[in-house]
Amino acid sequence: MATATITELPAWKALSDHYQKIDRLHLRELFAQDPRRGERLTVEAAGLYLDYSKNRITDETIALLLQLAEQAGLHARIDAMFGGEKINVSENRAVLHVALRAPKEQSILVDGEDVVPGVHRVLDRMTTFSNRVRSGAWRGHTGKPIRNIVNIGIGGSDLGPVMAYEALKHYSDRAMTFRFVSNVDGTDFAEAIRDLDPAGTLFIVSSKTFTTLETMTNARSARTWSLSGLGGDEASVAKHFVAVSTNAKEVTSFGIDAANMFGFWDWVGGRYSMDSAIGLSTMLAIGPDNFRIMLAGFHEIDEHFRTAPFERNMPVLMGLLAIWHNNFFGAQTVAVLPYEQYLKRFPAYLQQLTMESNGKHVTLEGDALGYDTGPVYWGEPGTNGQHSFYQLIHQGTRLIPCDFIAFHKTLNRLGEQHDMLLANVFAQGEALAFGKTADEVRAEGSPDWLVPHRVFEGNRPSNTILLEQLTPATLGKLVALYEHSVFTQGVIWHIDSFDQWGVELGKVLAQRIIPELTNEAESKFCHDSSTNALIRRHRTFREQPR
Ligand code: G6Q
Repeated sequence: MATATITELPAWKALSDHYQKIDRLHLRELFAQDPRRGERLTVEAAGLYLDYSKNRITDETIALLLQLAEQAGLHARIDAMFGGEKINVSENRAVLHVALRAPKEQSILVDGEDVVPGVHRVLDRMTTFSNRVRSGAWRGHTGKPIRNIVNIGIGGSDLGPVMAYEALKHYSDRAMTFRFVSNVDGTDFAEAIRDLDPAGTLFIVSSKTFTTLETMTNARSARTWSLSGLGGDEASVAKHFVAVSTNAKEVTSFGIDAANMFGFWDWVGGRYSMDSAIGLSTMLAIGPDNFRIMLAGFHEIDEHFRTAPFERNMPVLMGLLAIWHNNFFGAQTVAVLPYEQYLKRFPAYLQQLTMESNGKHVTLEGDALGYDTGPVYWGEPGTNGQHSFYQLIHQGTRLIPCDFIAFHKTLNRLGEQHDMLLANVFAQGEALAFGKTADEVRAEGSPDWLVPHRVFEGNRPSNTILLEQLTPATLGKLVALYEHSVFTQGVIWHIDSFDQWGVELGKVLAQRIIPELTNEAESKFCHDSSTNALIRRHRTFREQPR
């Protein structure tokens, strides 16, 4: 698309008119009119099944949304991403997380250089290292095998690794302990190491830039803790610290041997990096073979996204439905509700993927937008959410589209519990769509005064994503599905989904205040009166004895 705003595209205008017609249509009518709707409005790809029939759409809606994708130039943008073009315009970078899971024989050029061999070289080094640690061949400074892994990182260098570790715990080596430290709050580090033996503990310092305040501070605390537990011998650092970074210079100056550094590249965004060397903790937990199976899962969806016609393209359809809810129904949030306990960190992971990518206020050319971009993502694993915030989704005044995610087979069969779990997820989608009318409530014997309280208006949209079982491959597929749905939305909104200037701001702001809190002498503070007063108050309290 040229620089014309998306709201001027014929398909956008047609969708606005169409919205006026369909806004009052109830899902009850839509399902009654078409008995096969629940089978028709579905798509299956790479073992994933998406039922999108419970959205407030007709065939015309889908046709118009597909036209919107065409008119916004989605085909060309997909080709540009997979072709290594510098589509991250504000940072002048290619966006090639898809290269991280490309098979050896594929070639992807950036500035004339094929990046795939480099990806496989790093994977091979990670494999050798992981095998040595897992087998006990890699010994700590005192000769003890490493049994505890602590990943130190934040944002994209933390959320993916934690989520993947939790998601794939079933496949992990249970003789090893995995901890993740991210917050600059010293409690995070203190609690992570309190029961660990330094002689059997390896730290992975994960930071693309190797300059992030939180990570470098925690890494220094880890170094002090490790050294003091190992008799202060600097030579021990080489056995207990490895780094994952793009910044070899900073890694070496921190004291980590470059031989113990696993690299990646500036074309991997932090929130798209769990399948790069940033996933070293994942590989250590589940083993190199499972890690490669996960990458193959990612790749299957990459290929589906790149080649499937849009009307059968799962990430494209999900992305377009997200636009429909966001820009036409004015929905401000999306709830992601995995009915799988191992995916408990998946909503937190998705928050970064979606909101850091599409929380943008200007177009690719830097012009102010006249429409909303990324909604707020949030969620909890089912069924827990049902006993708290689902009330608002069912009967509140806001429209909250939901993504339900469930697996046919459990990894922990306990009597009929898994069928109960699935019964819950199906029942929630059904209740949200169809609700309960006043007549139905009355027929149940409710007195008149209670009827309004017990009515569910329904007509609340949801997607249901079903997979066979949670495995390394299905996790890869699920993450890639959302990555490409986010990409689709960003293309339609004509924004840069791959920069994060809001995060960069946070990285510098605190630096200015740190010395003002800790300097002995009270200098003149030059902030606003509120910030100045907060600084003074903290200085007073921090100096008082406990
Ligand atoms: C992700 C962001 C951000 C980043 C962290 C950590 O896309 O860029 O979350 O991952 O700020 O950065 P480092 O890996 O450089 O420490």
